[in-house]
Amino acid sequence: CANLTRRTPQVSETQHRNDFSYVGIDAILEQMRRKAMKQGFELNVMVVGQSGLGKSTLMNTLFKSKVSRKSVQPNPEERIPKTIEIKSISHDIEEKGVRMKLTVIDTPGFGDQINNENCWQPIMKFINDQYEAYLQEEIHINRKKRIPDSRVHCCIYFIPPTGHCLRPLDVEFMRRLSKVVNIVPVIAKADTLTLEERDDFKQTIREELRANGIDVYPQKEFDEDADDRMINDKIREMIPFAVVGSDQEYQVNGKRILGRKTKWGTIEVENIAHCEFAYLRDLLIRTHMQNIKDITGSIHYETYRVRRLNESNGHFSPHPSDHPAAQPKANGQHEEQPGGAAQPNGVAAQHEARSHEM
Ligand SMILES: Nc1nc2c(ncn2[C@@H]2O[C@H](COP(=O)(O)OP(=O)(O)O)[C@@H](O)[C@H]2O)c(=O)[nH]1
Ligand SMILES: [Mg+2]
Repeated sequence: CANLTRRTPQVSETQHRNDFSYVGIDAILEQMRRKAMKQGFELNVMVVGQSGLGKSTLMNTLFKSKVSRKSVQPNPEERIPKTIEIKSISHDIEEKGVRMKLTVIDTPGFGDQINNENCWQPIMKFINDQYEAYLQEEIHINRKKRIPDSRVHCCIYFIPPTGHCLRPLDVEFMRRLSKVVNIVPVIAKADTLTLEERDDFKQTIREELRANGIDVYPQKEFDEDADDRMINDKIREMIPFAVVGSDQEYQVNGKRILGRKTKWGTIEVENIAHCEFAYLRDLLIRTHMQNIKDITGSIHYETYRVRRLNESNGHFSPHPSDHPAAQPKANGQHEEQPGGAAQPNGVAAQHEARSHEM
C-alpha cells in the first residue's frame, strides 16, 4: 500500500492527503504514462509501390523529419523475418524522453514485371506470416511476457503521379490488402503535378476507391463515436496524401529544412503549403499511431486468428507451413469455412464477412 502511494504524483498526494472522498482514479493516467515511457512504442510500417516512386526517400524523410534519431540493430529475436524481396530496417527515435522503434518494411520490385497479375501475393503472404508468428507465440502455454510484434500495422501504398486514374494493379492491390492490413494511399512525387492536377487526381482516386469498395485507413466502419467520425471524416476528405520526399537539407531564410531544390525554388517537404508529407507523418505518429495498432490487433489480426482457429476446428496445427491458411491461395480465393463456428469477436466477425483473404 505504501508502495502505491509513492507511485502517485507529488501534487495529488499533497493536495488530496486530507480529502477523504478522493479515491485517486485519475492517477491511473500517471501510472500508464510511466509504463509507456518504460516500454517505449513500436510501429511497423510497410511501403509498397513501383521502383523509383520515392519509397526509400520518403522513409528517410520520415526518419529525418522533426525527430531526433539514432540507429539501432533490432535484437535478432524481434527482427522481422526477411525474404529475398522484402527487407526491413528499424530506427530508434527518441523525443522528449519517449522512445519509439519505427520499423520500415520495404518491398522493392512490386509491380515492376511485365505481367503484374499476382504481384500482391508475396506481400499478402508476408503480412499473414507475421500474424501467424504472433499467433504461434500467443498459443504457447508459457507465453513471453511481451510477444515480439512484427505485425504490419500500416501499409503505405504509393500511387504514381499520372494524373489520370488508378491502374488495375492499384485497384487489385488495395482491394485485396485493405482486408488484411491498414492501407494508407499516397500520391508519390506530388511535385510533378500542378495544384489543380493534384486536387483533381485526389478526387478521382477517392471516387475510384469508393466505386471499388476499397476501405482504406481510417475505415469508416471502425469509428467508435461521433468524435472519431468528425476527426476521421476530415482525413478521409484529404486522402490520398500528395507527398514529396527528400533527405537533403537546405538553408532557407536561415532555417535548415528538408527539401528539394529546383531551378524555380525549393520545395519544403515539411511545409503544408508545399505538400502533404506532414499530414502523413502526423497521422502515422502524432495522432493515430495507437489507433493504427489497435485496429491491427483487434480487427485484422483477430480476423486472422478466428479464421485460423476455426479452420483447424479444434485441431490446431502448430506448423503454419502445413496449413492452408498461412499460404496465399494461388487463385486468390479463400476456402469455405467448415460449419459456422461461434465468433469470439463481433467486430472481427463482421469484418470477416467482407471476406478476409489469406
Ligand atoms: N521529384 C521527386 N523526386 C523524388 C521524390 N522522392 C524521391 N525522388 C527521386 O526519385 C528517385 C527514386 O527514389 P527512391 O526513393 O530510390 O525510390 P524507390 O525505388 O521507390 O525506393 C530518386 O532519384 C529520388 O531522389 C519526390 O517526392 N519528388
Ligand atoms: Mg527503394
